[in-house]
Amino acid sequence: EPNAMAPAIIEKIKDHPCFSREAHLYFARMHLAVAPACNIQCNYCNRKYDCANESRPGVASHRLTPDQALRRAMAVANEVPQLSVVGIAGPGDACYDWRKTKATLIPIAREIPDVKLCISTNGLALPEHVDELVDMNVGHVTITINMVDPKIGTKIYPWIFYDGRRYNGIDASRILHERQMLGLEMLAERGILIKVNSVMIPGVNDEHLIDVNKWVKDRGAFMHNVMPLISEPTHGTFYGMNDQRCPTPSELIALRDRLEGDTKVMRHCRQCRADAVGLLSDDRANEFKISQLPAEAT
Ligand code: CLF
Ligand code: SF4
Repeated sequence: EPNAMAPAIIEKIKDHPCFSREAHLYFARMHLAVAPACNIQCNYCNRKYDCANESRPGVASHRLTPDQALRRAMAVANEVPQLSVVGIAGPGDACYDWRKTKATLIPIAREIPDVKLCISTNGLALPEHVDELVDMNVGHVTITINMVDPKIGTKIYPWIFYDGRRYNGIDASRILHERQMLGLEMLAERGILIKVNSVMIPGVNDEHLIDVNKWVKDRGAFMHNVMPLISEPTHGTFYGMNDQRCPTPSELIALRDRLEGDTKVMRHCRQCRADAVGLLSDDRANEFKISQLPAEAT
């Protein structure tokens, strides 16, 4: 039976609110905004706020040190019984800002051993950290993949920073694409559950996301989450797409319907902030501000 889900996969998704639609009603996630640095430039980014990898441009969050992150996670674990996942989703890139990601997740796994660990990344710095992700028991990874054709990439990514230097134009997109595909394959090989997020940008990559879906499905992605480009003009504009329109709700539904197949299509994403806490439907980030946490134990 090709469509039956393996028991190991059921075990991994049953209490993860993003990877299982059913689970999102009962289980909560929290994000720790510890990773502000980013190694690529997306034209839809608004760096003043959170990464659109996972989160809504236009909602600011506090940058936490790993120690503050641990205290926040422990406070949430004590007060939010549904908490099942701790994730790092920006405000920059969790794999590029690796030292902080590691310094955050290792103590959390030690102090709150029953939570699942999750990260979100643009994929450029992913391959070199896959083995450590396995060692750290990070079971869920999201890669934001907006193209598999570097020509289309040039409209989305003006530059990347890789291997100590900056690349522009088609070279930037070619390297990003190669690293994303390699990272995807490496994660799949090691049994880490993969979600691919794609930002739907009308006239730029909307039709192309059909190809993206095929590529990521062939390389072992479990779920594909197409998120609409969101603009919040009161909070400033995109880095390099100022006249870009956002998809309409019906365009988004139509595209998701076309992708439905072997890879699950996510339809319950809330485009969370990089400091979100709680059930996907009920963000409680404001209850766990760092200023309200118990003082540092010395
Ligand atoms: Fe966070 Fe992302 Fe992990 Fe979920 S969010 S790092 S996979 S624990 Fe979830 Fe939020 Fe959508 Fe992300 S609803 S933006 S898909
Ligand atoms: Fe901005 Fe893109 Fe970097 Fe996210 S990955 S912080 S959207 S440039």
